[in-house]
Amino acid sequence: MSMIRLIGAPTDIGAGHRGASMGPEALRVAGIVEALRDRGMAVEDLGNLSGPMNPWKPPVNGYRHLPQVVEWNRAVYNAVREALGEARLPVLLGGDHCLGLGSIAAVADHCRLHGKKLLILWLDAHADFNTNQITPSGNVHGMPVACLCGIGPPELTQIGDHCPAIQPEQIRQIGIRSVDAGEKRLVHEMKLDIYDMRYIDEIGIKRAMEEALSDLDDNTHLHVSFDVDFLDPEIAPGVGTTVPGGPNYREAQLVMEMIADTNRMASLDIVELNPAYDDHNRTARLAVDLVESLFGKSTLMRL
Ligand code: B3U
Ligand code: MN
Ligand code: MN
Repeated sequence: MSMIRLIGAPTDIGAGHRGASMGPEALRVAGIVEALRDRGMAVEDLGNLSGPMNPWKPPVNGYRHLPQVVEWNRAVYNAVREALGEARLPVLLGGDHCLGLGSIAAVADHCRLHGKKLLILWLDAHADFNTNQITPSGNVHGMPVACLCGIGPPELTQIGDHCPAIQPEQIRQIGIRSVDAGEKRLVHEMKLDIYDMRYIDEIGIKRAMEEALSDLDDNTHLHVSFDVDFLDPEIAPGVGTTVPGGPNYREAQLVMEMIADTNRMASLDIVELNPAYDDHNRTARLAVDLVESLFGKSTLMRL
């Protein structure tokens, strides 16, 4: 396993609530470095990237804070690209989910350069597939997947070397339960592979994950984009946009353990943690616990 590089991106520039900017520090306070080191991993923490303040302005042309979103994503793109180039496993500590754009664009360019197949697991309550025409909010954290697939403003769709950065069939979305009306139509048109909560409730998390991970091979780079609002709000209140009916603790653990079992995860985003809504850093501690499972901690008794 390559050395893990933590990259903090303290911003809520794409969100509808302030506070995800405190996410990186909350994860550190919850012991993310120590937890990974205890698992035997080498970890370097490069501290936080810097970028523009949140001006907290209304949308312009259907986007809130587009220039600032672009700046933050450029910084994330460069940092993730550099980490991968130095054979590090980048862990982006968000920050809101608009940063998934820069992170995944960097991973996609790296994979192209090295002939790797890229598969993205998007763990989220939301599909994040809005455009400026259909968004109910103008918040860019609701748009990164569309931008990655080439639907969005050129400043965002061309963050990396290629546009579109990815094809819709490279992404699997898990835990989805809140999709806006126009977004739903677009997601269907683009044939996104979505494992929504209804489907998970019907077939169970184990089978859903088996399906989502079914075309991994030895040459696959697996990227996990973990929006903390994926989790049920009962266990994870510390996010800006809670949506009831998410995976419980045991389901979430199994998701992480099944990802770890593939041995293919080569980059990770942890986003949307919002300490302003948390209860004594409980959600940050849960996120760290789940990240330990992502890196191979298991409750399994079998040897
Ligand atoms: N779909 C809504 C809400 C939303 C998306 N992502 C989050 N919230 N975290 C929107 O504003 O685009
Ligand atoms: Mn999201
Ligand atoms: Mn979300």
